[in-house]
Amino acid sequence: MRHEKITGMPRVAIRLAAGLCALVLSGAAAADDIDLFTGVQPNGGEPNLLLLLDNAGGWNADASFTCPQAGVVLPINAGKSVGFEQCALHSAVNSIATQPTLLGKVRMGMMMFGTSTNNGAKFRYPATPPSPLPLMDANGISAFQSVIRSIDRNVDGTGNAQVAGGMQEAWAFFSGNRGISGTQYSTPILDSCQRNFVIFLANATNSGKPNDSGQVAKVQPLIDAGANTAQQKEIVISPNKYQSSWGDEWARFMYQTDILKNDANRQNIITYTIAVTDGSNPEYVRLVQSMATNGGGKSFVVQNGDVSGLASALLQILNEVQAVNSVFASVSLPVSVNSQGTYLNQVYIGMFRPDATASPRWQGNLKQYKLGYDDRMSSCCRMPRTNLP
Ligand SMILES: [Ca+2]
Ligand SMILES: [Ca+2]
Repeated sequence: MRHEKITGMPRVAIRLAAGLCALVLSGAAAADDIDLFTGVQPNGGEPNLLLLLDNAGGWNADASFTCPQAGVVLPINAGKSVGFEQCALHSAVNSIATQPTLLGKVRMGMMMFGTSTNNGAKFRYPATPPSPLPLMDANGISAFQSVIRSIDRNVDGTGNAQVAGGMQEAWAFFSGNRGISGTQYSTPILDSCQRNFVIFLANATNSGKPNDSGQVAKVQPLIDAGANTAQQKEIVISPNKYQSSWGDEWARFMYQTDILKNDANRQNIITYTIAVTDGSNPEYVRLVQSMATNGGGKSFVVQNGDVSGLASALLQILNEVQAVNSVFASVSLPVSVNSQGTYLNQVYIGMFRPDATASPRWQGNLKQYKLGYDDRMSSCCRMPRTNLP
């Protein structure tokens, strides 16, 4: 009989007599099973979240809102989309401090589209590219909020929503490559099991639109990053006004690709998106949704000026990211250590040990066995050995 550890631990081969007459377990195999209880530490590090804020002209759209917290929205941003986003973002980051599942358990940074000749993006928090991203503990929250309060629509604004350029820059940051901006990054990934996310906040109001220029308006940067033929193909969307933007193809590539080749584990980037809209720009909303569905995340649509709606969407993403990071994906588990599941000649036995501190993460694995024949057994079990490993 052969079993494989679904969690990726080393394969071990053992033999089982067909008909369940006897179990023949080699000494080496028995020793290897000790790793059931001495596996790698389950902590994959805090998830990395990079917020990409659309700072193009669309954030100057009028917005009717009242920020519940005084002193957060700069006077120049009052009554504008950027001010409403400033307020909601500040509120969402504030909520991290009140949630034990988030406080000190996520890392965050913020980029905006580049200005002048920078067709990519640039860091706004922290001011210089960080490695790793700042931890959202009390100090991190305070520092991030201070930067959020300083967002100025004139000083920080740019002419073009460089959606593909921004995504290329996010990929370059996480993978430790050179961005369209020219910046050479060092990957912020601390642990090979750490998970990485982009949250793209887009202004899909009347004047908002994806508008890449230069090289990143073409497919070449994707090819340079290693996209295969299928990943260079344009994604069909409807309405198709902004189909030619490479933003969603970048999200797909980032989701499908192992971005750290020098690490045996797979590291990718999942893209969530939030489209802020007044209902006048369904074409940009559609592109932003395509980025999330092709980027392995979720898309949210928030009404322009809905502070609590935007803060809730951001918090939902944060909670999803943290939940995914801390809990194993569900597998078919027997109800007791002696139970097993079978299918044809396959036998599945889950062997997990409850965590000593009552954490939801348990050490263990799901073993897959295959029934075979062993003619060395007693006469009741004598059958061909064709299926032995
Ligand atoms: Ca596209
Ligand atoms: Ca890897």
